[in-house]
Amino acid sequence: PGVKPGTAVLDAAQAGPADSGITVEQFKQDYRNKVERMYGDGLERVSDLDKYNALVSLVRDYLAEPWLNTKEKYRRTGAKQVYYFSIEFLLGRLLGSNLYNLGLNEVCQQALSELGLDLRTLRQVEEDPGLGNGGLGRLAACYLDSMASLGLPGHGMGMRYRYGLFEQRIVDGYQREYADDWLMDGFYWDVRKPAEAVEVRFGGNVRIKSNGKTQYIHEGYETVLAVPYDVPVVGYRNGMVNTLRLWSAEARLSEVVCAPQGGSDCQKAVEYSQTVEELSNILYPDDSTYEGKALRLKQQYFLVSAGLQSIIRNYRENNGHLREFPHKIAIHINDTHPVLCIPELLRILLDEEQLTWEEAWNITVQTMSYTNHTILPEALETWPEDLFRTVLPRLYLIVRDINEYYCRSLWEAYPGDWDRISRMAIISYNRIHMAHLAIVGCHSVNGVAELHTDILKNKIMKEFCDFSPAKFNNKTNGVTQRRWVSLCNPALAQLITDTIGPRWVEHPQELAQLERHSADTAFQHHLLKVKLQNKVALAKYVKEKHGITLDVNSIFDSQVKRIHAYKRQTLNVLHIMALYNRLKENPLLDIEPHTFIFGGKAAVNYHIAKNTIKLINSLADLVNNDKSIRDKIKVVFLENYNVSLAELIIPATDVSEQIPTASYEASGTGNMKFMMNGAVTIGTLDGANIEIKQAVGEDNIIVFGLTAEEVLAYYRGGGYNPWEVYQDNERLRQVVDQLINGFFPAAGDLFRGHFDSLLHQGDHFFVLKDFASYEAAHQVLDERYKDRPVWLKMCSANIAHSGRFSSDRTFAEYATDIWHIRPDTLPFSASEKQIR
Ligand code: CRA
Repeated sequence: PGVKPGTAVLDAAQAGPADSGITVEQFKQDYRNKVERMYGDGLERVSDLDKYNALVSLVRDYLAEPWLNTKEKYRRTGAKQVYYFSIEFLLGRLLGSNLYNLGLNEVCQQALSELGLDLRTLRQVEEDPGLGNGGLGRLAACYLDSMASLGLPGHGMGMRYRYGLFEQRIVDGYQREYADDWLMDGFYWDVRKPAEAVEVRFGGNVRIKSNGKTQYIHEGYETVLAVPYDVPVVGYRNGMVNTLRLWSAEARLSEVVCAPQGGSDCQKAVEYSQTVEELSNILYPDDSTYEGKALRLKQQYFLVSAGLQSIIRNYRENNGHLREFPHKIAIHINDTHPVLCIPELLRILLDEEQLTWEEAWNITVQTMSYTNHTILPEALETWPEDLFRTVLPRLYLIVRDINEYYCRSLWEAYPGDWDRISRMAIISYNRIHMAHLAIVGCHSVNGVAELHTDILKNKIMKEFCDFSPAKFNNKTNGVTQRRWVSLCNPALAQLITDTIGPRWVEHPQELAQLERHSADTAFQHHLLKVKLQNKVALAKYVKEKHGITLDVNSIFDSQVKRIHAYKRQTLNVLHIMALYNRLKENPLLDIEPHTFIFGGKAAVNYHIAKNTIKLINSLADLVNNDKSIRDKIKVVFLENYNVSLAELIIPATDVSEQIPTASYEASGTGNMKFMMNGAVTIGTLDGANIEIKQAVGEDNIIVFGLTAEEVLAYYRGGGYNPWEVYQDNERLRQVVDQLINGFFPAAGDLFRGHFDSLLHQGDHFFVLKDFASYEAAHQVLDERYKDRPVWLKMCSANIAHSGRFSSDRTFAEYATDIWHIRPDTLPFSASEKQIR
């Protein structure tokens, strides 16, 4: 506790020319003034937190003008705006990235240093915003960076959670969850906009009035005030600042005292305000109870309704005609959480704007597009019809109408095929299927990697795809090279720039030029040095935080991601156990020293995943304290994995573990970040791993295990028999037995759940089945590593071919194929950028 992951500092040269027009002297003066004005005290007497806050406030001053200009320019040109709705935005710390994108990094660093301060220390003060939990949220944040940097008028629409998912602490090897109070010291990046607040309505009932035209009157509802907070999203040195709008639920207490409860009971008013504020209190509220489910549904509607109202208000203020709406506005739905955008837009167009159903429906479908991020059945959201009707009575009627029109068209296409129609219906068996609603109400449905999209088209959503094939398309995920190379690995960024020039930061496909240098001794030598430097930084953190000494000359092998059965941390653990057993049998065994790094949170109610954390820590205890293996292997579980920790681990990693059961990981994005930083992937042929293999060639990645096709074929045949595999492989048998035979001295029966799921419950995720090939793959890796020039060539190839995994590439594809924005019509087009 107390030790936070640090941040890298950019080299002066790497930061490039200071094109902000602000000099070091000016910066120093502005900063001093800022501190004095904010705190009524001198720089020497304020705390680090104050210094950090003042710095953020100053940076915000600097970006105010480009922010305003960007908005002005959008208004003037009438450029089509994209709104990316997402229940999560996992932004990471913003000070470093904003300084970098503004081109102010070098000036700030110099100015602070002349004032006797260290930028790195101040960057470290920043809490990671608790606005997301995993890949989907981080992806949304990468896309914001790319949209602004590509000059695309694209904004985020999200929630301003008071508390994040949870802060993970490891106590006695177990995960403990603490409140993630990320807002405790305030968040200085956003601007509260109370004047732009809107009202969102819940509950009540709908009266149908018919005098010529049917009217729906929503009555007896409860009103919640949605207050927007705008966060600037700075483009990379293009003078462009987009907006991420985060919504917070508030009660207007003064109104509550008088109505609707009546009387002036202050206690009641306070209680009421608490229930209202609950709406934006926490990300993914526990949904194991009815109240929990209702809260989640309310949260989703809150985001959608507030967001859409503000978009339409803004559109109207700029004199937009609603028929033109889809030509001026694109709304993107990030997974099913914001799918209520569809009925909500219809509601506004029908009830408030008085359009006909046809008009409203056409506008809605042309405006909306949807990305699916998972085929895990438990993540495909459905809502009980009753709950939906109670919480959102007007939307319920609209969804029912959509369902009816849709089923009618299905009937025309498949007369008499009731089974098919009930499988495809939006409402069936008293549940509302959000993915079905999304497919019906959007003009585009995309998966996030080629294999994932194929599985959607040919399996999960096959019948929908047969019905409307033109909607379905693939957009393989990407990540921003600015945060995930330039900022987190400045030494590597510098080496790349020294080798091929600076254009790669904006044109990541130019990284391919590195290929020519990959066998070059001097280049390899530098690459090795960079990696070592990053390993030293990580080792320092691990020592300070966990008291464990790492051998920086060992192979750093990392698996950092959410803990989940399909991601198979257990496979990794079993392999380490087998390696340990081999070392115990033969202490002179000639293996490369390894450091196995784990990190990730397990969902609060996901018991076996939480036990996996305990399993990893038990293994770490055993291995790290066993002198007889002479430090040949170390295991560490790094607490509270988040964006900042990822920024420290990824640049220091040699081997990237991407080992899900094939077909389960829709794409993965960690795999791309590791690759960009020159780690070699050991992985299954799943998600984007397949495309990484295509990009780097099979010599530069180590793949193993069943393919998705094989996995799916096994499922069709009712699974496989893990006993056979267990019986046939002695080393495997030994480690599986060790889960329950006292090998972990204090564990007792703790890992019986793992044992049973592997042996007695059919090993649903094929851990035993893939074990031998995983072990063999690790042996290949070790051999390659021994031949350093070969290894470094692999590392370079990974960096060189990472360009296509830039979110800049992904977003250009979304823009042209889905949102129909031609890059040359953008307000900040490439040619204009060159002039400036
Ligand atoms: N858990 C997928 O599982 C994918 C990201 C972003 C996920 C990952 O494979 O890289 O989305 N799915 O596309 C998800 O959140 C709700 O589904 C993820 O982060």
